[in-house]
This record gives sequence, structure tokens and C-alpha cells, in this order.
Amino acid sequence: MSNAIVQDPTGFELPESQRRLIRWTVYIGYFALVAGVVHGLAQALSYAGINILQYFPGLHSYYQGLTIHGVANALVLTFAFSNGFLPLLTARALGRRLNAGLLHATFWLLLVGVGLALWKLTTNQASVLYTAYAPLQAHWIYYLGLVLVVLSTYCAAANMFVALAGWRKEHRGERIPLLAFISVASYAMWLIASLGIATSFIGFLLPWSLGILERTDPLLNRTLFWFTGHAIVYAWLLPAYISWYALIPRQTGGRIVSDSLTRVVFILFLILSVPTGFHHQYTDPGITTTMKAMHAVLTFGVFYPSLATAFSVVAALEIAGRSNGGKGLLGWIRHLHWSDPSVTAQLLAMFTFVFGGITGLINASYTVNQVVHNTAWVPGHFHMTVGSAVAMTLMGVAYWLVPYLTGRGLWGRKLALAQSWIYAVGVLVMARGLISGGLEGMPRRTFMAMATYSRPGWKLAGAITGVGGTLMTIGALLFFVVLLGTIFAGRKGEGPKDIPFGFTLRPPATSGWELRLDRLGLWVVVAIVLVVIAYAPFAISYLPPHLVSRGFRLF
Ligand code: HAS
Ligand code: CU
Repeated sequence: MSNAIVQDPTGFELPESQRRLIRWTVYIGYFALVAGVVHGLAQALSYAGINILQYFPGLHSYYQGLTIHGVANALVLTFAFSNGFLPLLTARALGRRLNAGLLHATFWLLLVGVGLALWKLTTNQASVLYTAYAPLQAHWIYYLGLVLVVLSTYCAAANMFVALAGWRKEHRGERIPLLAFISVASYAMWLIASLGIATSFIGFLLPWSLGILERTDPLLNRTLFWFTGHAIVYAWLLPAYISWYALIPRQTGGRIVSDSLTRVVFILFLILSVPTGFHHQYTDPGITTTMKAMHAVLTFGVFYPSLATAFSVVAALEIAGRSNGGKGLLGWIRHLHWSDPSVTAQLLAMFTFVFGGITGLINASYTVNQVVHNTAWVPGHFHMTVGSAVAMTLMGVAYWLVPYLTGRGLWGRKLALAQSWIYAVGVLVMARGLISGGLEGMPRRTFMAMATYSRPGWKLAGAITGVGGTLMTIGALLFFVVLLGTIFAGRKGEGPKDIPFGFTLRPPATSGWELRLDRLGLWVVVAIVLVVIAYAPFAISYLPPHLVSRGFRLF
């Protein structure tokens, strides 16, 4: 196989005015990351018995800090990044400009939404944690802010759909370019997933916090939250997967293993991500055991596309490592462009995700979940998924994306390499602490530094958590230094001229069953049917809403 990089024939460049909007959209995410990690340090040190929250100016409570941590990192970083990244990839893959109005709408809705949410978070009027469980009640402006953030994702999705529709009109009968297909499929999945949270926020939480609705239904709100809440983790993950599938092969000198398998994986995410939400509610009353078991089985189903990803991504890496001169069973791993911080950050992200996946399977196992639910194990799990697989990929992508968007060369390459390693070691150490503590019953969402109780095993687990969290914070702050260095001091004109998108071993099929893979509309219908099967029995047995609970503001 020739390893020569095939240049994309369109030679398309996105106009600077559009790049600027995309740049500022992703910057919102990276700024949120900084706010988030500073609060993350306080959380990790709290497990080690150290209370630094008292030194945070204007901070009223542990829960306020934890809410800021979760919202900034899990909601703002992820969606701000995707809102810029996915339309950019779609435009590039289709060789088309984006719609300028929708780009503006995406940016402004996000900015205003984040601004409103931040205002209420920093003034302690929205300390309800990122899950926004009723009957804890936030100020209505906080809910409104998050609604605007969701609307911004709709505008980004619309931009991609418009570009795809335009392209299809001009390319009848042609296969959708892979990169565009997987980008659009990711946000199509998110659109379906977001319906739960949209119903909960607009139908219940907003009117309830405004006083229009006197009482709300906590169980229904939780169910609507988790309707969105499991799939949301794939809305965070899939942009990272897109990079692993379609960009990393080019960055390491390899090839995408299979066009069809890649499409199948994203279709499986589209149809299986949503009907799994009850695996977050195994201990909730009011939902039958049968329904919980059904969601458990479907969760095992959505585990499969990640297993296929592990296979494909590692195969693509092996092709790269061997064509770079690597030999032997594992010798190719050393030949994977480890000197490129963008690659290193993402390889380490993949590595941590192996453990994120294993712990996810344990969570999903209905009975075993009883051992780990609501313990520190769960943050152990999700820091090896969203906190590393996703966060480190978003950092790794930034090492080419920000130079591409600004036209400036990457500043501080060695620092960038160091930050990836420090962060990765940190997250693995921290997760080790959280997971072992969780197995000993150490609770999550609890201000351990002030707890008056303890159990054997918690002290060591907490100390390990604190050490790991400190390393992660150093790693994340170094990322920010590199980012600012690139924006302000990177060499002008040295940024890459194109995005590094890769090519498949064989071109996509032009006849046969594979053509059906491109029928996104059909897959959306299948997804909706599955969602109805998975949620209708609950809805029929439970509705109408049980409006029983007034709002509480405890902190
Ligand atoms: Fe999860 C709880 C089940 C994936 C995030 N999860 C959470 C929470 C978050 C979260 C935030 O079933 C807490 C929510 C809360 O606040 O209460 N999760 C799963 C399962 C998966 C899974 C089955 N989770 C994720 C991802 C997340 C995420 C992805 C964020 C991005 N999770 C659960 C369950 C709970 C839960 C229960 C509820 C727990 C409870 O009791 O509250 C699966 O999707 C995981 C599949 C992953 C794999 C790994 C594939 C590996 C790959 C890497 C290949 C690379 C290699 C390295 C091998 C099968 C693709 C090569 C490297 C070289 C150097 C060569
Ligand atoms: Cu889940």
C-alpha cells in the first residue's frame, strides 16, 4: 500500500469570515475548560481531606463549585467544541461554504446562553448540579441559558443539514463523503436525544421556576433528563471518535480501515444511543424491572460500536506504525508520531478510554450497578470517558485546529507534549483513587473534606484522588498556556492550510447494499421507532405527570 498522502481534489478553503466565527465558538469551550478544571482541583482535593474551596472568592458552597465544574466541562466545553468542529468538518468534506446566518446564530446563542447560566451559577442561584434534578430549583434564567445552549446546537446541526442537502442536489447518486456522513450522523443522533431535556426544561423546569407551574414531577424530570443523559455522553464522544477514525490515520501516516464499518458504527450510535437511559435509574422507583432490564440489554447493544471502534482504530494505527517502519507484534506502537502533541494527546485519550469502557460495562450490569451506584466509582468511570477520552482528544485536536483557524503555528510543542502525559497520568491516578474508594462505599457528590465519618480504605483512596486531580489540573493549565501562546505568539502564516482528513484503504462502494448506509432519513426513523418501544411502556403506565413537588433551594 502506498503511504503517500492523497490530496483532496477540491482544494477547498473556508473563507476567513467563517473561520473566525468557528474560532470564537470553540474558544468559548476552551475557556470553559479552564473554569471547570480549577473547580475540579477543589473536588479532587476534597477527597484528600483538603478544603481549598474556602479560598475561592465569592463561592458559597461545595455544591456551587461542583455545579460549575460539571456544567463548564461536560456541557459547555463539549458542545462549544462540537458546534464549531462538526460544521467545519462537514463544510470541508463537502467542499461547500456554511450558511453565515446560522454560524452567527450558533455563536451568539451559545455565548448568551453560557453567559446567562454563568451569571446564575456564580451568584449561587443555580447550585443544582449539572443534572438539574428537581425538586432542587435554580433561577429561571439558568434554565433559559441552557435552553439557549441547546438551541445553538440546533443551529449548528441545521447548518450541516443545509450544506448536505445542497451537496446532494448537485451530486445525485454519489456517496456522501465519509467525513461529512459521520459528522452529520453525530448531530442527528443528538437532535433526537435532546428532545428529553428540551421537554423537561421548557415544559416543566422553566415554568416551575417562573412560578407559572406551582409544582413539578421529580421522577418524570429525571426520566426526561436521562432520556437525553445517556445519549449526551455519545454527543460528547462522537466528535472524538470522528477524529480517531477520520483524522488520526492521516496524522499518523495510516489509512482508515473501512468506509462501510465506520458508517455502520455511526448508524448504530444513531439508533441505539437513546433507548438506554434507564441504566442511570436502576435504583429509581416507579419504573418497572422489565423496563430497566430492557434498557440494560440495549446498553450492551450500544457497547458494540465502541468495541468495533477499538478494533478499527487500533488497526488503522497498526497500518500507520508498520508503514512508518515499526516491526514485531507491538513494535509499531513506537512509530506512531509520538513527537506530535496532537497525536500523543489522542493516543493517550484512547488508552484511558479502554478503562472507561470496562467500568461502563460494570455500571451497565443491572445487579453490579447496585454496588457502585452513587459512589465515587461513578466519577472514576466518567473521568476516564468524558474527562480524558473526550477532554484529551479535544485538547489534541486543538493542537492543529487552533493553528488552522488562526493561521499561526503551534507554540510550545514540547510543553504540549508534557501536558498530555501529565494529564493522562493524572487522570489514571485519580480514577484509581475514585474507583477503589467507590468500591469501599465512598460517596460521590459529597464534601468529603468536611465529612464527619469515614471508613477504612477511604483515606488512601482520597489521597490518591487528590494527587491525580492535582496532576490533571497542572496538565490542563499547561494546555491553556500552549493555547494562549499559539493565539498570541504563534508564528504567523505557519498554521496548516487544510484539516488533516484521512483516506480509506479502499474507496467507498458505488453499488450494492452499502448504498443504503447513506440513507440517513431511514436510520433516523429506525432510531425513533426504537425510542418509542423503549419509552412508551413507561409513558403509558406513568402519565399524566404527578405534579407533587415545590422547588427547594438548599444552598
Ligand atoms: Fe458512562 C455513568 C455506562 C460510556 C459518561 N457515564 C456515567 C456518567 C457519565 C458518563 C458522565 O450503565 C455519570 C452520570 C451521572 O452524573 O450520574 N458508559 C456506560 C457504558 C459506556 C459508557 C456501557 N460514559 C461513557 C462515555 C461517557 C460516559 C463515552 C462520556 C463521554 N455510564 C454507564 C452507566 C452509568 C454511567 C450504566 C450509570 C452509573 C450509575 O450508577 O450512576 C460504553 O459506551 C463504553 C464503551 C467503551 C468501550 C471502549 C472502547 C475503546 C476504544 C479505545 C481503543 C484504543 C485503544 C488504545 C485500544 C467499549 C474505542 C490504542 C492506543 C495505543 C497507544 C496503541
Ligand atoms: Cu449512561
